[in-house]
Amino acid sequence: MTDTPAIFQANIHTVDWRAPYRVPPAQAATLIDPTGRAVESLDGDWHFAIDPYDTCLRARWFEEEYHDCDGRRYPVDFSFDQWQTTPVPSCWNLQSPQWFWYEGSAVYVRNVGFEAGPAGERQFLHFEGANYATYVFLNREYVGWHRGGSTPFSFEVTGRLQADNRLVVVVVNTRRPDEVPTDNTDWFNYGGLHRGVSLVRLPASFIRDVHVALRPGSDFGVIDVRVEVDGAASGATVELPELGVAEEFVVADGVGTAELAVRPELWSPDNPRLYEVAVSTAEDRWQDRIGFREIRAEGNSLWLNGEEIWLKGICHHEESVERGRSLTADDIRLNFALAKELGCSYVRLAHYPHSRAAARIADEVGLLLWEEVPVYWAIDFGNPDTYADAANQLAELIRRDRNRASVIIWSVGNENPDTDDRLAFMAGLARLAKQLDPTRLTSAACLVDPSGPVIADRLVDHIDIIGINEYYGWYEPDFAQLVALFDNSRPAKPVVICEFGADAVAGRHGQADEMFTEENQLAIYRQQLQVLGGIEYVKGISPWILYDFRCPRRAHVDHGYYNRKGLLDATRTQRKLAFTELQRFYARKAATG
Ligand code: GCB
Repeated sequence: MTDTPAIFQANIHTVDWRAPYRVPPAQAATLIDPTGRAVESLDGDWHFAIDPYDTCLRARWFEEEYHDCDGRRYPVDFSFDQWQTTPVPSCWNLQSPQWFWYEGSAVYVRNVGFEAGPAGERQFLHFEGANYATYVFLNREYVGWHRGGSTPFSFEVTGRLQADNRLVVVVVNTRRPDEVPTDNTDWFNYGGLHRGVSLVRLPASFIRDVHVALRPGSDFGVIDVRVEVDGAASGATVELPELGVAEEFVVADGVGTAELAVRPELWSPDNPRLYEVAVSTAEDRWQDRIGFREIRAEGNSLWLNGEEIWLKGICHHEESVERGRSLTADDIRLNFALAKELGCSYVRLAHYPHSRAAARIADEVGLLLWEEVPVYWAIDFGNPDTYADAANQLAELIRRDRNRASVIIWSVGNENPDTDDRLAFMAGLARLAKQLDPTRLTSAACLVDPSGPVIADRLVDHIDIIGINEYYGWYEPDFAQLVALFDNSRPAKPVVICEFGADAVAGRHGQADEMFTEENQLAIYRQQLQVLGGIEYVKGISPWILYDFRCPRRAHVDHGYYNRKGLLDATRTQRKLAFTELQRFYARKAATG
């Protein structure tokens, strides 16, 4: 080897090629809020190649070195401008049959034109979501990376843009045991830039974050405003024109708060009233449409705007047969319309943050939401770095959605083994959720001790709502155990049965005891609903699940790599018998309270 080895060969022997990329990842604190801003979309066709051996990162393709250290032309392994294209946003798995099962690195390349703005302007590359690790390179330089497959992140690129720019983005969706989620889940590991990418221009001093919420316990009479400004600012103004508010407040060390003594019309699923809210500083203006409501847990009860509620819900994944996790607004509207048709007031968005559009649409159409981070099953709970990843995903989700009235619950996980490490990890997340947003409730799908059976989980002391997943009638055939579970348990908090269900192949009919038939699913729903509807401390349900979804771990012939517990098939066109059963149950609940 010479002192300056030819860059293209060096990577073949380099053991620690990852080292240069190991800088601190993008954090929730550096996220910008593109709401209401002039945003230049970078969506559309990008050049694309899968890169199974991580060669872009190993051989530093993004540096675009075409000559070796002696100046000789070198045969490079890439040809960005001749690569085929793929649309952004999309999941690569559904863009070519060859990429369907692909897990690993993939390289996206796009040329970006740029016209300089006014003096002092700052520019940011903003990503709404990419699964799982994303490495960003601009004009041959490393900008930074992010981990977590479902939350937004941004990088400041001020001073790094020219008239013509090359953006190279490497997205890696290799499943790893120390990530969040871990390498084993019950859903499909879609890869890619599955949500939008944009260039956002902001002034030298800009509003980084705004949180506007009705103060719990204020008798619906105080709205709290908290603003974070990046750059110099000594004051800000908040306006709510429909409530006659235009109030100035002080900003010091980048933070300003205001307390508005006003009485807004309250947001609820029956009356999804939204108000125009604007916050401005000398240099920047941020605006949004926000609803005001209060959610509270007391004893075994849940209260929305001072009225006791029972959550009539359903779960769904962020998935479409054609688009994977890149749902369109129409997909989301269809899911919510189906939920409404069932009679739902609430939807559990399982098992990771769905797109920003989901909560916005729920705000408009009037649905309460449970939002969740993918702390799913057996995470590497003892690993501080895994905790840092999970905490950052939770913080990114909360910063993104804490102005959405529809969101009432932050869930910190699902069905996790009850170890000391897990308790410390998830109690930490629950504390973080409260710290970032004291106006909402926390929950998680907790554990049942089957030997009781009894609800037994040390995490319940750290959350507001006890979520329980139970599959009596399906994984656990003895229904008497479901009754026993409730008889044996004395929860001090509201319980929501956040999952129950059974698989059925749409269109397959048979006897009620024949697994995978619609009749069997129907029979299990009937028994479940009869029991659950009568338990005083159960304050809601969200059966598993609205529609079938892809599931690589289910190779059984009746599954065919799908989880078939949907009330509809995966295309959302074929309804199974249990759909109407749940609809009838919710109609009765609505009539009787
Ligand atoms: C569960 C999980 C969910 C699975 C479901 C099932 O308890 O929370 O992610 O898909 O069971 O179908 O087994």
